[in-house]
Amino acid sequence: MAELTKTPAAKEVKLADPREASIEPSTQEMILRAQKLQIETVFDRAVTMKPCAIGLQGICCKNCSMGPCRLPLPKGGIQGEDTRKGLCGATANTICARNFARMVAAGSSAHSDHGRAVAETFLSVARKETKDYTIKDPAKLIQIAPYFDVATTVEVDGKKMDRDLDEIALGVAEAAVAEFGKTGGTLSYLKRAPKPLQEKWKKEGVMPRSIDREVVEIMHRTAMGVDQDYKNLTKQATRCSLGDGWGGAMIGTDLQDVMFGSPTPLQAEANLGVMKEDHVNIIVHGHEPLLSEMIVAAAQSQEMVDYAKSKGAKGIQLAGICCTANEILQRHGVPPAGNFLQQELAIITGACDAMIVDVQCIFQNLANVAKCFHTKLITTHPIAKMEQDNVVHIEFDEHHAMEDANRIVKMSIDNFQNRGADVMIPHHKTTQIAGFGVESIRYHLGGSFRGDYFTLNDNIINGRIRGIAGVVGCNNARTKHNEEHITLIKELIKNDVIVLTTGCSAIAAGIHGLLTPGAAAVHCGPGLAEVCETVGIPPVLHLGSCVDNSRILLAATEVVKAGGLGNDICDLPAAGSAPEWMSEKAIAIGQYFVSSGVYTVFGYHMPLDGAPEFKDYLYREMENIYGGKWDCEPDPIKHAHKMIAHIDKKRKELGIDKARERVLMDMADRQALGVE
Ligand code: SF4
Ligand code: MSK
Repeated sequence: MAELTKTPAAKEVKLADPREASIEPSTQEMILRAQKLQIETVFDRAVTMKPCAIGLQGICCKNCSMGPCRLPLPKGGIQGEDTRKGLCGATANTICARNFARMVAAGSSAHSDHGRAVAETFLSVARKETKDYTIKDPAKLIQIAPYFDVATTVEVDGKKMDRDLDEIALGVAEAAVAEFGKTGGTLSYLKRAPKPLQEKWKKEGVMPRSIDREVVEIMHRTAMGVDQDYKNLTKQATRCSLGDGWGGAMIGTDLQDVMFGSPTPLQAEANLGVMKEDHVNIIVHGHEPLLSEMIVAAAQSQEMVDYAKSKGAKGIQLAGICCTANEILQRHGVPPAGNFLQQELAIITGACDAMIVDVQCIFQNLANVAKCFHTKLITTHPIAKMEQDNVVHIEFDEHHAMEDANRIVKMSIDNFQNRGADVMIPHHKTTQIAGFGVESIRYHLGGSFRGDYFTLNDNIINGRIRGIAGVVGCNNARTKHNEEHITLIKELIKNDVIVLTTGCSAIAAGIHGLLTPGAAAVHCGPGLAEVCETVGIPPVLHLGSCVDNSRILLAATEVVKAGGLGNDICDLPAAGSAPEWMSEKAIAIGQYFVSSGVYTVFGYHMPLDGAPEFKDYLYREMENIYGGKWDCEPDPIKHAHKMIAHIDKKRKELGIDKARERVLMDMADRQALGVE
């Protein structure tokens, strides 16, 4: 057995109460085990370290060395004129708006750099510089080509013919890579949005010019002594976030679909219980599927399975954490072992032979936890290394992707024999259906003869489905793990609101059994249950990873196009939510949802309380410009009912509130008669 090492701070920390830390039994079990082994986790650190009260209010500025300047709200609130100022005179509104804009910039850059890596890999594919990636979904390539002004047909002898796929691929790849730094015009994908929304963006002057430029401009504008108008700063935050949602993230999603295949619904398991004691357990964690796609291929190859057997294992169990998990789940059915807050716990099982990480959401403490076990922690991305000496760095290069993946899988197998005897894998795991997308919603809710969004719209209009909610985002150690996600989602579906989910919220929904068609009968209101049972879908549809929030934007656009529910996204009976958000990426997503017309409610807390005027701008006035606005509600039931109230308001504006009453009465009558 590998000698167990305690993490350095283990003796000094206060310990978390596992039942207060998570609603999920295997998480509770593993927190307890960690504490018994004196291994510190994020849950313990969350009770030891309290957040900074001034940072929480969003009014600490450290943008120059005369600061940090901290502008806490006076006790009893602001009476009369707000005289708070930093040394340079920056007001609370300016400081708070600058901090908010910088979060948008950081979040957008993360999604967009992911999108860039995917686009550059696709360019290598198009140029035939790599043989490890191919075009698996040519239909998707042909579908997106016109947005980049790449022709898909050619005229030969007066006849229209299909253009060579390789030429289309090269055109799309070059155009997609250029989107990040183009010097003229605006982003190509903006034209996918409903026309009235495009008009609003044009009128406001927020059409992103290039993906990188908008991030750079935020950093410039928020530097000491530049933009000092919170409304103008918010405008740039909008422009940058649109460059994420309708730019970098959307390019990432689409080109991943082209190279790895568009997801279709499939069945898989979820939770820490997917790990197997007698198998080599490899966990991939992070965001970019470029490497994990290759790891899947390597781990499933007969050569590697035989190699694992030669080392005494029964096979290889591959699983994921965070959005890498979602990527390989939606395309291959590889199970997620957990979401964000479960990353340390996967190692604490003692059965994790290797954890392979790329970028984003990776705890630095993983290295400390891995040191307590035999686990090989392998970083793979040149921009995301770890300083601890027990971490192995194997740099991944798309030009020899399969070779790198084979090397990593082999190293993981070799480590199996170093596993200690003290293994404890929780038994909890669930079954889920994942892998929905814009196309599969069309297919499932449209049927094979009527494959379109009409049926979804019909069911919204007739009131069986009250509305649509996008529930996305992280876990946050300041809130009870998974509780807000699950309570909120259950309340929404109980009230006939269909839920589209991504990211760690989607993993939570899978772990808690909400991603099965059977969940409809147990948890849904009668209208939504009837629709789900008729077409055989879960009431909560897993749409992928964080970058795949672009799928939600496109699904909303399809609903607008199908007709009967207004002319723009802001007309729809729909709302967005990130109940346990923690990442700056969530703020970028929230801002592009709001700026695309979606009422968006965040849980936990928003760092805006120290600047009431700026907060009011986000929570009220933005609606007058884009039709969407921000809100925050930590209580998940109240949170759900804010979303439902908004959905009902939109139903009323559309004149379909009456139809809902009629349908519900009919159904209630039928149920009362016992014929339902
Ligand atoms: Fe203080 Fe102004 Fe410098 Fe910010 S930019 S730290 S408010 S002096
Ligand atoms: S992984 S950004 S914790 S959703 Fe995308 Fe989960 Fe949030 Fe990371």
